[in-house]
Amino acid sequence: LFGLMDQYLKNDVFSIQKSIVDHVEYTVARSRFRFDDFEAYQATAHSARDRLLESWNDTQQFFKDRNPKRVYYFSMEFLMGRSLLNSLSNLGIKDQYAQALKQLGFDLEVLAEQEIDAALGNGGLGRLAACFLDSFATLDLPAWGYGLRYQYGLFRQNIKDGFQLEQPDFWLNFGNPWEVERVHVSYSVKFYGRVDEEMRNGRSVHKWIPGEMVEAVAYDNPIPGYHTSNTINLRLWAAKPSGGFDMEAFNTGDYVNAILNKQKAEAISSILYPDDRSYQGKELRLKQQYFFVSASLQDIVRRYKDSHSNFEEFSNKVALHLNDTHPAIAVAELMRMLIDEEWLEWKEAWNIVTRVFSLTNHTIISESFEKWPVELMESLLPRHLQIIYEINRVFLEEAKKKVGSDFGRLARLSIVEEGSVKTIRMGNLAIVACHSINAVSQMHANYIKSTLLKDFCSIWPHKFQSKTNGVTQRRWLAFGNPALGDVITKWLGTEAWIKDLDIVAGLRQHASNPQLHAEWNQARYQNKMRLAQHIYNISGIRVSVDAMFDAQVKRIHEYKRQFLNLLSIIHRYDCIKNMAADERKRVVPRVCIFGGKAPPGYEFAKKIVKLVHAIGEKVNNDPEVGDLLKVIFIPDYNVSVAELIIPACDLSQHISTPGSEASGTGNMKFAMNGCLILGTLDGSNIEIRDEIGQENMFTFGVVVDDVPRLRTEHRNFQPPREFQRVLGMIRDGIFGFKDYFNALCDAVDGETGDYYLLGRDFLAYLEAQASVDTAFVDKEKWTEMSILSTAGSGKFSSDRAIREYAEQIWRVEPCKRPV
Ligand code: 26V
Repeated sequence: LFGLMDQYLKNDVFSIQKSIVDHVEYTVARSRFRFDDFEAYQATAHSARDRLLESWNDTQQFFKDRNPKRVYYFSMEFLMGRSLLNSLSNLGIKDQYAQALKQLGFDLEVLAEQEIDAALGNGGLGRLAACFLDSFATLDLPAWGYGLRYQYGLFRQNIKDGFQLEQPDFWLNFGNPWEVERVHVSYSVKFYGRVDEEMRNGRSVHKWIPGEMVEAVAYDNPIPGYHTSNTINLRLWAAKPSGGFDMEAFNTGDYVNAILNKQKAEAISSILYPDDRSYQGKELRLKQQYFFVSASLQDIVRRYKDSHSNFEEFSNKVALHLNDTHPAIAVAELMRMLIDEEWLEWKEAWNIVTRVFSLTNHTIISESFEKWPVELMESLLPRHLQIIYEINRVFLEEAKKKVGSDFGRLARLSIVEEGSVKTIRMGNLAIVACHSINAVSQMHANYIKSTLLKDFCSIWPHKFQSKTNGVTQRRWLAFGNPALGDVITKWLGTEAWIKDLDIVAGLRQHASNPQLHAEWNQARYQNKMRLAQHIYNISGIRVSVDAMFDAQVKRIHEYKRQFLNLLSIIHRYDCIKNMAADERKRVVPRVCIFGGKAPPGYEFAKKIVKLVHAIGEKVNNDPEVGDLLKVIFIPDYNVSVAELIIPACDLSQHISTPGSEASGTGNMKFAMNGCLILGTLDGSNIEIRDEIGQENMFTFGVVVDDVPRLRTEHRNFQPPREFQRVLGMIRDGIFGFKDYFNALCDAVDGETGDYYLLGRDFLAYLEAQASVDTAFVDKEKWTEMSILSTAGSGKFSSDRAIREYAEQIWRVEPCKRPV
């Protein structure tokens, strides 16, 4: 037995080959002499998974033995993307796998394309969670992610005649080799029912008699760190019918319906809500939230109790982080567990709760804070409603001492909102309970402190922090853009930047070196070729790789102003059409790339998708325009499409109206890859400018402090003639679909008053675009700016962000497993 105990898997090429071929035969159940790319991918993934599990098991055992303070990251979304190359690269065995497969007649890069993205998130918030997991593991932090194992991820975007069609993303269809089902790790989660109150030993005791029970079953997803032997866990919960049966239904002989009803339990973890604008008060969403929070807390408390006999140490051993207010019901749930199940006094329990929870806020607008009708809460979670009322009572009492009888203010602070429909404000509940609430960029912090969270900030200024977002340079640069990564390593003389991105600042000293320029452009050229090929495959359109690749890829929202970009493209088209032939020679050729999903119920955003196609149809087929302008929509934007686009672009646009993008993280990924930024002074653009220098990016437009005033002054504002002309072209049907786009035009020049200030910013934007063109013509200058963009992006690593969270919010320390 002892001989078996240290039999680790070997990572030489032959052992890897053997493991892949064995998986072909015993896991995929194909002949080892005949298997296709997909089967080879499956077998390779299983072989990699074996190695992950070894590291996972040892890391968990090590954490258990050391018993450090742990952090648990609660998130409704984890937008992971593909795992194969990321896992192999993090484990440091990619080259061996590539070689092993080559000898078997397969190409690792081709197999990697077979993997379906894990798209369990909408956009920024979910992808941030995924980058954070990568940093947790790489920094050896004793951390776990907790979330939901949706059966349907974010919808797939199909395009038919230029319109978006949503298709379900049943991503588990062919199995998921990266997860491990833990049938023995499961918890019952209760819903509905009533609360009985009785006196026991002079203390009133509450008993929740549930009306429905659902089982939560754990699925573990190993997350390896880079160049470390630590592998952490992302535990996702799936809903299964519970073992208990509704005996009444059975006794009345309704056997079939009793079972069918149970089956409905699975709906809880079946779909990810695809609209990240505002919540709709749907019962299923609250059920999802409570379901994953309850299972996670049961799991965490059980783990804690394995090594502790009381709760005195709980807040020294556990940090719970809420990724936005979506898991905020956890506050009431932990109170309920401590009081009703662990018999703690209210004060003791509250003391613990307020020491363990922290929160990140990811939005600007108050409407995005979830509120649940009291009636719904009372029916679904009756005991939690009682607890929330009590939290609120105690809190308002304390608040009164600070604000006196300013009832307006107290009403705004209250967790309970009175009105025609009485609601529970989950944001307020979270803020009251959390010891730390953080914004996601400096600007966001200033903004919410003076608006959204002003009332709270005045009573508890010490609670509010700013933690600027970051992204993992491993997925987004080292592995996603190996050509450029190699150049960076060569010129820095070290690979250390993959773990410490600040080191890229060392490129500054070579920024004007012609040899570096040549290698830099060579790498970027390869990436452009790859993207041009993809564009050809999806659209049949050939784009010139000498043209400037200009991308705006992100979820489609009014505030992100894809429409502003489109209006300037129309302006460009109009100018080209009205030029003399010799003037056209001076036009800088551009490929304008769009990508992004419109929330399914958001008419405005869906019309934007159609407008991109309509403009593309006209412009791309205009022989007078040729290579000078192409407009491309890349369908089904997701993590793996992003990995293709980001390394290949010269320019990327982040042009939200100031005061509307909390941070943005796409801008960081592009900047890291040497892509220049055209942006407004919004969110993290401002910090990017501070790091890489105003002279190395293109900024324009109104400043945030002027926005409220400009909005009220819209009646005195006459939009520029260029703006009116391009809107007229759309209205006149130059791009077809006359009238269909009127709603878009009305939103920026109608009675409602151009809320996002496109008209105000239009001329400044055109000027910025003109300076982009001028800069692009000077190849040397452009390349230098590109190098300096990468060199200035050290701060935007998620490693920096997570280190700040660990030190300043969670107070957790690395726990590195020895090799
Ligand atoms: C809200 C809702 C509401 C109802 C149903 C589903 C759903 C899902 C997500 C959300 C919140 C989305 C908030 C979000 O993604 N914020 C983005 O967070 C990024 C990471 O911090 C940040 O870079 C972006 O600026 C910010 O928009």
